[in-house]
Amino acid sequence: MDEKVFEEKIDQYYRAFAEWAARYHFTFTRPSVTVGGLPCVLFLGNHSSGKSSLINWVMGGTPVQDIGVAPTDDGFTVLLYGEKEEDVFGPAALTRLPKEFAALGRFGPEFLQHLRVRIRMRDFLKNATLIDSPGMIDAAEGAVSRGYNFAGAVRCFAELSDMIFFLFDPDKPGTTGETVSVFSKCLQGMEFKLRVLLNKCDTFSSLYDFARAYGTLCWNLARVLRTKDLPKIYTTYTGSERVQSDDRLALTDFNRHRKEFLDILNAAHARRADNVLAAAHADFTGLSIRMRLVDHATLKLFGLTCRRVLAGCVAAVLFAFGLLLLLARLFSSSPIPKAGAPLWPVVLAWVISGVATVGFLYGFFVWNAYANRAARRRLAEKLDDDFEQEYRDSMAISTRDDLRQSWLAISAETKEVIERAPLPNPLFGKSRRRSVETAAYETANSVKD
Ligand SMILES: Nc1nc2c(ncn2[C@@H]2O[C@H](COP(=O)(O)OP(=O)(O)O)[C@@H](O)[C@H]2O)c(=O)[nH]1
Ligand SMILES: [Mg+2]
Repeated sequence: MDEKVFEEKIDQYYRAFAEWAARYHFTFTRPSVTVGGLPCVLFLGNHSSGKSSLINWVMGGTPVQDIGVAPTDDGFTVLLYGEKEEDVFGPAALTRLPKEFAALGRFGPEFLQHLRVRIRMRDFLKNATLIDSPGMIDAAEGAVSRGYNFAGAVRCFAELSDMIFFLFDPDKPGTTGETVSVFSKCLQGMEFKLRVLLNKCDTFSSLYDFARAYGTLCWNLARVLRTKDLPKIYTTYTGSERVQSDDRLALTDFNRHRKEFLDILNAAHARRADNVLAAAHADFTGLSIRMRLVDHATLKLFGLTCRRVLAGCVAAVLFAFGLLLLLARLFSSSPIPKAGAPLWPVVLAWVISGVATVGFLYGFFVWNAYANRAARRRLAEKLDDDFEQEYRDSMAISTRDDLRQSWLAISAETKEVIERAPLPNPLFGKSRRRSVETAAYETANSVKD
C-alpha cells in the first residue's frame, strides 16, 4: 500500500476511535498521524555526553545547539526543517510541531516552558526531525525541582520518535548505571527503537581505558535492559574524521562505527512506517481489549444492580405492608377505612408506614451504592481471570502472546477504570468493538510495498 494512503487510513481510524477511547478512558500513544510526516530521532543521554555536538555534526554547517561541559540545556529542543529560520519557545512551540506532538500538552505549562522548536533550513532536516534532550542525571537527582514530569515527557517523546539514540560518556563511567536505570524506566517496551552509542571514543588513551568504559556500559545495560541479547553498541565520536595521535587509541574502527551510525540515521525514514503501524496496532488492540473487559464488567454490574434493586423493591413492599398491618392491629383498626369506624388510626398507620418505607428505601440505596463499590472492587480484582475467559477462544486457536502482552500493558489502568471511573453504556458495545478489532487486525496484517 502506498505510504501516504496507509497513513491517511490509520489517521482516520484514530479520529473515528477518539470518542470511544475517551469514554473508555484509554490513552492512545500516538493519537494522530501526520500524513507524509517525517521520522523523528530522539537523542538521550546524561549531560555532556555529546548529544548536542552530535546533532550539530550530523546537520552540518554552523552549530545550532549550544554545547558545553557544564549542563547547557535544561529543555527539549525539536529541530525542524523550514525555509524561514526561527526559534520558538514555550506554549507557542507546541503549535509549530506536527499534530501528533499535541500529546505533550498534558505535561502542563511548566513543561512547555522547557520546550523549544528551532526551525532551520538544513538539508538533513528535510529527511528527519531531531530532538535534543536535557541531561538525564539532573533528572535522577532533581525530578522534583524540574516542576514537571520529566520521565513522562521523555516517554512521550520516545513514543513519538522512530529512533532513539542513547548516548554514554566514557568520561564518567560512574554515572552510567544511574542513567541506564532512569532510561530503562522511561523506555520500557520501546527497546526495539533504541541504539546505544558510546560517544567521545577519540578520548581513549589506551585499549585498557576503552575496555573499562565498554565493560562498565555493558555491565549496567545488562542489569536493566529486558532484551535477551546485548544490544549493539556503536562506538562513535563527533567531528571531522581524525587521525590517530600518539597518545590515543587507533580511530579506524570507531570511524567504521560512525559510518554505520550515520547509515542508520539516514535510514530513519524506513522505520517510520513500521513504527506508525506498530503503535497503531498496539493502540487498537489495547482499546479493543479495554472495551471488551469494561463492557463485560459493566454488564455484570448492571445484572447485579438489577437483582439488588428488584430484591430491594420486593423487600420495601413487604416491609410497607407488614408495617401497615402491624400498626393497624396495634391501633385495633383495619388498614382500609371502614364506614362508621374512626378514620385517624388508618391515616396514622398509612403515614407511619409510608415514612418508614421511604427511610427503608433511602437506607437501601445507601447500601446499594456501597455494595456497588465493593462489587466493582471485586470485579477489578478478578479481571485477569475475566481476560483469560473472554479471550479463551482466540488463545485456544493459536498462541497469542501479543494479546497477553497488550493486556499486561493496560491491565493496571483497566482495573483502575473498572474500580473507579464512570463506566460507559455497554449498549451496542459489540459492534463498536468489532470495528476497533478490524482496525487492529488490518494494522497487524498490512503489507506495505
Ligand atoms: N573529545 C570529544 N569531545 C566531545 C565529543 N562530543 C562532545 N564533546 C564535548 O563534550 C562537551 C559536551 O558536549 P555537549 O554536546 O554539550 O553534550 P550534551 O550535554 O550531551 O548536549 C563539549 O565540551 C563538547 O565539545 C566527542 O566526540 N569527542
Ligand atoms: Mg546539550
